[in-house]
Amino acid sequence: MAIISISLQDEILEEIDKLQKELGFSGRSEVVRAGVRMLLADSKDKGKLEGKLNSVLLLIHAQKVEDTVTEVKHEFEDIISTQIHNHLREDKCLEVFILEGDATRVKQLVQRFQTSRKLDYVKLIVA
Ligand code: NI
Repeated sequence: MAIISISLQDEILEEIDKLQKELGFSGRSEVVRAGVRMLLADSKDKGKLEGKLNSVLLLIHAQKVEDTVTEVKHEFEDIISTQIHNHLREDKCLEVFILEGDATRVKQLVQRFQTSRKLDYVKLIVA
């Protein structure tokens, strides 16, 4: 097994330690491995998507990055059929997009949000 070093924000490290205790992982590496496995499975599922899709995209982000999200949103108006914007505790926004359109466009949108370091949570659910 290879050993790599990664840099994480203190906030995320605290969350990892909390997860480790709550879920009974043997160490931080176990938590990171489980997370990476989920990301890989997710990416594999996404790879299989093709043709016309109906899907739901969930986002959670800090209120202060709303402009970034709005900018991306406008680039993808062709596939966003409905959007719900709700305010959560701690100045967080929850966004729900109902998407309808070609898998290629849906994947592009998800990728834009997933690679942006500004969002807390991005999840695509395909109907
Ligand atoms: Ni908001």
